[in-house]
Amino acid sequence: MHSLLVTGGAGFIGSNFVRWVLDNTNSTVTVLDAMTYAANEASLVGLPEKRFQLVRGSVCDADLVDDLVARHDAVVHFAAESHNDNSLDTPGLFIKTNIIGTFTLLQAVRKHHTRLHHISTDEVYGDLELDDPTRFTPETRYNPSSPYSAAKASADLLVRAWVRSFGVQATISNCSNNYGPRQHVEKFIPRQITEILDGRRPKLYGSGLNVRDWIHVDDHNSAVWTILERGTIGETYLIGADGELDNRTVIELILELMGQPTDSYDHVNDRPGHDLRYAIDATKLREELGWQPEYTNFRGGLAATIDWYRNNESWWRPQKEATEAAYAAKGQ
Ligand code: NAD
Ligand code: TDX
Repeated sequence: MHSLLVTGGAGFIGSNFVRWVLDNTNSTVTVLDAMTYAANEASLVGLPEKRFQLVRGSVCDADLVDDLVARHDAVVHFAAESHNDNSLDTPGLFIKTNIIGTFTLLQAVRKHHTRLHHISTDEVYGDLELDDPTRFTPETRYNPSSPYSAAKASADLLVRAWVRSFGVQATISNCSNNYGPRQHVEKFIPRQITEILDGRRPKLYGSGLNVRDWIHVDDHNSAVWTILERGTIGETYLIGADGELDNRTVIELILELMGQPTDSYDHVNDRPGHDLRYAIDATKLREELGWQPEYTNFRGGLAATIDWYRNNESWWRPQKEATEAAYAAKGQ
């Protein structure tokens, strides 16, 4: 890959991907990002000018997307509205960005015969019971629960149809919950860390028995690069690192690592339709493409993430007050 177009590259995973690519490969990177509330330009400061540029614009802008796709070797499509809670309040925005944005990109890569990797989520498969011995595989039936996951599922199906009907050169990955630096403070782990840093108590939705399958963002991104280089066109790869933990355990671990009593958190209103459990079986990615995660110790990765938020208050502070005001209005 000589020149990459990265949509949504000013967000959490995209900005870490851009840094990963610039550090680990010779590719140049253009980010296309609408710079919504979820973007943070500070995530992209200090990148080498000769190999990196930021274009402000929407993946729904067909002319802009066509022009950019024509000038790059491959596209990695991260851009999306990504927060489940927001999708319950403003579903239309999720339909537009996640579905129409992906359609717009597909039409451009189809026209220019450009390689596409589409980033998706394990949430397209719905949720599992706590005691279900099975995990999600590429064969699991789509069964999304929220407007967010339904819109991501729709986008995945468009990609599959464009591969089959028009010969688009695309791959798809569905990843589990990411953690690491530069994640917006609306999300679970950064919210709790920054609440504690601000002298307040973490907020657990409902019972807190819900299970998420955590993976470090750099492991997600090394997997994406592996698929870009060695993945088979038309295939779907599930990305996960065997990191299942319930939310209560994660909050208690954050409290312990930050030197607080492990019971000093509050139960707040649950998320309507809250998925119970996600779990990824990444055998295909590991065995067919030889990928392995590096961050196999969640406690260590979480401690480093806590340090990052402690040391980078100027990065998250501008978003914190408005985020908490919106949660407070919903009793969360
Ligand atoms: P994020 O919300 O942090 O970042 C999304 C980025 O997309 C932002 O920079 C935003 O400005 C940009 N964007 C939004 N609308 C746009 C538009 N119309 N045009 C161009 N850019 C636009 O999200 P994230 O957590 O980094 O997630 C990135 C991708 O990974 C998403 O597709 C998400 O579904 C997927 N994913 C996320 C996770 C996770 O745990 N966060 C797990 C699996 C998959
Ligand atoms: O304050 C909170 N308290 C709480 O208990 C918040 C913000 C969340 N939660 C719970 C809800 C979930 O069970 O923590 C869990 C994780 O919540 P989020 O960070 O909102 O993530 P989730 O809904 O699991 O979705 C994430 O992973 C899959 C990303 O936001 C998606 O973009 C990705 O597709």
